[in-house]
Amino acid sequence: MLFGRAKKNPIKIADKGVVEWKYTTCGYCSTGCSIEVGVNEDGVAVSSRGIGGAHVNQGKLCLKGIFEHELFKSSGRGSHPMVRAKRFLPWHAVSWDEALDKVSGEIKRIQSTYGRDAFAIVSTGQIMTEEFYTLGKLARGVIGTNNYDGNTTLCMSSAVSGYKRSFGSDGPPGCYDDFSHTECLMAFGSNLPEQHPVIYWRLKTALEQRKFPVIVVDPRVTMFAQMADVHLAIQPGTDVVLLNAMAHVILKEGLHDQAYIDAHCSDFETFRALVEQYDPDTAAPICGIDADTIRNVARTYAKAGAAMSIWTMGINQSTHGSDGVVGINNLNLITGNIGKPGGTSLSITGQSNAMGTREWSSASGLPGYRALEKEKDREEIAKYWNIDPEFLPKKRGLFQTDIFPAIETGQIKGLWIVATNPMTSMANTSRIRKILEKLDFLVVQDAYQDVETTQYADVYLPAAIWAEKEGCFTNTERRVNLTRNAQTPYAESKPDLWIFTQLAKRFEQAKNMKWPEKAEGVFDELRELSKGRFLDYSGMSYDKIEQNRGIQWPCNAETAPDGSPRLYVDGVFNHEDGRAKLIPLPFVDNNERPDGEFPFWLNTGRVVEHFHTRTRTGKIGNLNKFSPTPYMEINPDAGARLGIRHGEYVRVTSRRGDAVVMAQFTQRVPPNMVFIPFHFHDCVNRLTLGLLDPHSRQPAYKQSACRVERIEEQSAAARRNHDARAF
Ligand SMILES: Nc1nc2c(c(=O)[nH]1)N[C@H]1C(S)=C(S)[C@@H](COP(=O)(O)OP(=O)(O)OC[C@H]3O[C@@H](n4cnc5c(=O)[nH]c(N)nc54)[C@H](O)[C@@H]3O)O[C@H]1N2
Ligand SMILES: Nc1nc2c(c(=O)[nH]1)N[C@H]1C(S)=C(S)[C@@H](COP(=O)(O)OP(=O)(O)OC[C@H]3O[C@@H](n4cnc5c(=O)[nH]c(N)nc54)[C@H](O)[C@@H]3O)O[C@H]1N2
Ligand code: SF4
Ligand SMILES: [Mo]
Repeated sequence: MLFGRAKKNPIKIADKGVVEWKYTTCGYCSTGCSIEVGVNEDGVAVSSRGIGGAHVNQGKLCLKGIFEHELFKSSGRGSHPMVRAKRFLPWHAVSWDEALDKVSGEIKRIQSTYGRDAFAIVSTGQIMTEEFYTLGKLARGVIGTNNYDGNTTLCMSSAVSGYKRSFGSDGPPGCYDDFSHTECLMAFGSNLPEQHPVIYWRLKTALEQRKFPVIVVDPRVTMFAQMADVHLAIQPGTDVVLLNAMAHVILKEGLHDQAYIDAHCSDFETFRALVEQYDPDTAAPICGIDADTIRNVARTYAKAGAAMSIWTMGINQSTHGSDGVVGINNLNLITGNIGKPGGTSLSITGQSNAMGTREWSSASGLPGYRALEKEKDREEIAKYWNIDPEFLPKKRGLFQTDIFPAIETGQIKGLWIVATNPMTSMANTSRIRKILEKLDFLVVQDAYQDVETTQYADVYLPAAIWAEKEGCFTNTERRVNLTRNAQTPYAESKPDLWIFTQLAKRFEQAKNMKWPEKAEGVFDELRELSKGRFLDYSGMSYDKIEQNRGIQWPCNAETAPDGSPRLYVDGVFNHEDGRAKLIPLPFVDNNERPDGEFPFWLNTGRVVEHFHTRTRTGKIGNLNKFSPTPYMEINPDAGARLGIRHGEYVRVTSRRGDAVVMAQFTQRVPPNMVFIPFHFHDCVNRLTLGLLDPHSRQPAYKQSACRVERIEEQSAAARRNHDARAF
């Protein structure tokens, strides 16, 4: 039977000639969407689609995932290993042997001249877990530098530190399914609809089935804030004060869960004494939220049968990042909201494999949540790797954000950068430029040769990307997902795993160690090393992961193939006494703040179309066209005061430097704040200060001060930005 539209042209989807769909996982954000990549009869990737039965995304993808197959052949990919005689001279393509001999030779030269720790390694959250583990084995077990860390210090370090302080271990305790059970959700510094669109869709679906209050804490009126029942437009950097005041109200009004605290928490009395000082009337002028609203929100949260908190960079990227995480954990502990359906403290992670690096890379410790500081852990790993336990350092070395200043002071002479682009993503990039120039030797290993950081390198190693290789990513909810190989690597580029194992062969110490060349072989090591532990992979296999569309750890033989949706279900935590710690959080306001000379808060972050430093999304037309120009959100009242019109170019200046951006008038930001996405090179990170959190060493990217001026030469500014765009 024909329906109404029979005579109209039906919607047609172009036939791209797909002959096979390959199971993979999206390589952009930490949501962990299952994607099938369609290849045509020539083996070329021509399409991407969400997988219907997958837990995480149930067929959905955001626009980055939809166009992901286009990145394999996008411009700027590295085709050959490159070396040059001297920095800034022309590059020469060389064989892999020549390039890797050069790298291993320089590492040995620097270490024998200046000591083992004078060579540093900075990695990422964006390669596969098997690659992270192998890099860790090489860095800790062979090269033996203690100055090895990742860009995750810019991203998840505060969450890791906060989880460890509260619960005794890293590991987000909740899952997306908690949206379907919660009776109240509070989101801190997270722009979920743009940055994790598919997690947001899961939340919206849960809300359509069953209404519950949503409270969003963000100084901007984001899309998330607009859909919330309550939006708390907090003063930048003061979430800890709000959290202390909420705890004050909850304890004062007896809304806490005394039985849970007595059974599962320690240090309640010291915590109570501190929050006693944060009554809402004292807190309100500091955090900018009126006292009655604080009381109402605290009551709503505490009275809900199950309540959950999520957070992202608005919390982590702060001088109080780790304390912010602990504050959220405190709130959930005193209300008994950990380890139960709908009750959790769920850090929304960032990069596709920010979790995999925390679990397995050895960057901050040893594989499988083991610590360098623990003798037993060092011995276990040394035995497994067949090295002398004394070769391993007894405490962790410098964080990523301390490695760069140590180059400045001459302590570090050589650097290997894997899959991160600090020339665009770190705070105060003019300082980073001088630091990179100071190095004796820099090697950059990236899928694209045209990343800004490569300009300062002596050797460039072209890496294969995403489904050009095989391996796992762990998502926000501890789900281990698999990417099957769907493409041959571009030109002469090679999987990071191959690069690490080939480099290892050039060191004497590696000769008696095992270096599986296939990702699945490495995965077997992860299973063995995690058996019976908190972080347990032992019940997983590649086939089971593929069949199940991801498995949540811990997963042993008994819980396979479903794994575990939640941690701490029994209320037993990982501190020695088995209890979670309630930690008092005194607040000291130590940020750069707006003043007469620099009257605006400078807030920074992201937009939906772009990923980080645009090495990928900047080259995909259907993404870049939506956001091609460096811009700034500014309130129309502030714009009018400065004589600026919507769409004009302005100069933004901070104590570090200046940048030219287009002014976009919007009520999303208050009159004393501007917001600039960090995706563009030579833009907002020329301005940011990036003070570090004392526990996590994560930079406060979201709290700097700046001034804004109209520029006379509008056409020159437009031309400059046009040139900057064309990488
Ligand atoms: N499209 C896209 N998605 C991404 C990424 C991307 O680059 N593009 N990157 C991924 C990665 S690695 C990450 S880490 C995540 C980041 O995801 P999000 O953290 O959600 O994104 P951001 O835009 O960095 O910042 C979120 C919000 O923090 C708010 N904020 C600023 N200061 C404060 C404060 O003091 N308190 C509070 N409560 N909020 C504040 C900002 O106004 C902003 O709206 O996104 C991931 N997903
Ligand atoms: N002002 C400001 N600055 C920020 C932030 C902010 O909110 N504001 N956010 C911070 C955060 S949370 C993050 S996570 C960082 C991100 O900062 P970066 O890590 O510098 O960002 P990316 O552009 O993702 O860099 C990853 C690089 O890895 C390459 N790559 C991708 N896949 C592969 C692969 O498989 N192998 C290899 N070898 N290379 C690959 C990409 O081409 C890219 O050059 O930025 C931080 N900087
Ligand atoms: S939400 Fe994240 S994981 Fe899912 S398709 Fe978009 S970028 Fe990929
Ligand atoms: Mo991140």
